[in-house]
Amino acid sequence: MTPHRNIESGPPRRACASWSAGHVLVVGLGVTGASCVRHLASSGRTVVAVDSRERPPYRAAIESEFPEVEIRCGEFDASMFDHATEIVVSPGVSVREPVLRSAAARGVSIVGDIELFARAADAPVVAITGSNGKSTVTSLVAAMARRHGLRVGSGGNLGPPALSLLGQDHELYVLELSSFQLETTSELGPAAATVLNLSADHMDRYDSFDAYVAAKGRVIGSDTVVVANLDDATAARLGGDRCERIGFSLSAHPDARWHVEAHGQDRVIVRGGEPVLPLAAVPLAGMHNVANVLAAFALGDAIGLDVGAMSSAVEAFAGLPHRCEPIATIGGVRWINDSKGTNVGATSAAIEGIGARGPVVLIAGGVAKGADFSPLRAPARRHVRCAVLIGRDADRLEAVLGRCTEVRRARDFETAMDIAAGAAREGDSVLFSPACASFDMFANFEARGEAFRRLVRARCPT
Ligand code: UMA
Ligand code: ADP
Repeated sequence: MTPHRNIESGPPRRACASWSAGHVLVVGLGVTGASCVRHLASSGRTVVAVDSRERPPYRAAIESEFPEVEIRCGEFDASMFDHATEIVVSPGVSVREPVLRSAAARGVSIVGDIELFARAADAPVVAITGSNGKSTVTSLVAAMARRHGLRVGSGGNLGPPALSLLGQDHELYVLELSSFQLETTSELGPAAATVLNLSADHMDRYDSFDAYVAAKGRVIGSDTVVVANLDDATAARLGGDRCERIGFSLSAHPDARWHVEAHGQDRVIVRGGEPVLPLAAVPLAGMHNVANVLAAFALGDAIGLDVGAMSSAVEAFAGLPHRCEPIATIGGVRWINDSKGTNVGATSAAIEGIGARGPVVLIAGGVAKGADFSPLRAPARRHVRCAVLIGRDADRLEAVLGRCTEVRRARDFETAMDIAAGAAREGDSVLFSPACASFDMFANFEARGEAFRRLVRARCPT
């Protein structure tokens, strides 16, 4: 597996005697692994947990809650996987790990937390995947369903983990699912699902883009109503003709039940022929967010939510932190936190969305995850006045952006902010949308976004 930076490998240890008894093996003791242990141990299963990190985040919590659960930490060795009757893998661990491949070859069932959830779920599921916009659409569909009057459990890849939502008398589950989670899921069978869009991400975990697309396509079950983005040919094809489909599009596509069209001076969201909501009433910035709103309307439609309730949820939805989030306007320059822009598709959309209001000074960089940055060239040429680059893969970004805009390099985040402030003119936006993962400089995208927010606030006149 891609070694985790916290891995401290020790010498292989002897397996405990009880390991040979036949048990469910939970791989990973992060938030997902902990939810799996809690779910399995509480229902009387014999559970063993392993993690290749010496000190995984939930080790102490599980030791104290379930002293009977055996835990082994440190580099994986084959003996840890020998006697499991089923293996439950956390999403951060690739199923292509040699120890997991060998177990699969022996016929051991390998599943993830979403498969355990599917076996136990007691209410219909709306499932949302895609390269970008998942958290926004998941939050919006959950808000729509609550306005409709349903008791809703919402989580998955955006947290909390799906298994922790069970047993709370929910009438509907709205789940964000990653390609990693879907790889180990077979039986979810959501009532409605969408693959919002597809652009390359996590290419350090997949052999090809097709393999990544195939993982996303697993979200569609045999009776699922598919919400199809007709503006994304690859995503729209998933599910083939076997499913009922509701299409959405930013233009007046003939097959789109939900789309945008001009009504006099206004642009309006339309269902079939009926106007539903003017775009001016959508509080989120950028046409990528209008696509997210259309997807949410179509998913709500698929499960019969009231259109009025859905519209009021959209009007009240201010957006999530770290997603094209306006932080402050200083001297006529808008500072925007898009720390969740962790891949090329997200940052391209953010540049287009924010660039529609004026030139952009972009702060980007971090860990590329094997990405090809060339799709950033066209939006950068159109909107970016200057790109300020930070982080481990800044060279790779510079090789692409240096051909179409001014590029500056910064040794740290503070310096990047100073350079961006110097480059921006009144009416510009400074957009922090890294197109990269954060773990070269920060614990996660939230910590990175908080750092940006703090540094912007420090620049505000008191
Ligand atoms: N790890 C090891 N050894 C192990 C187990 C894990 O080194 O034995 C490492 C992984 O390589 C990874 C880290 O530990 O770097 C966390 O892995 P995990 O599987 O324990 O992750 P959780 O903490 O359970 O969080 C996961 C999701 N993380 C991943 O898919 C990597 C969280 O999504 C999700 O919120 C949470 O489950 C609840 O469902 C995060 C994410 O980055 C936000 N997701 C990716 C994305 O959105 O692009 C897919
Ligand atoms: P995800 O959960 O898929 O990462 P989010 O809703 O958290 O998606 O948004 C992450 C980032 O992706 C945003 O900050 C924005 O830059 C970009 N984004 C959001 N929606 C879209 C979309 N529909 N198409 C392309 N990029 C998007």
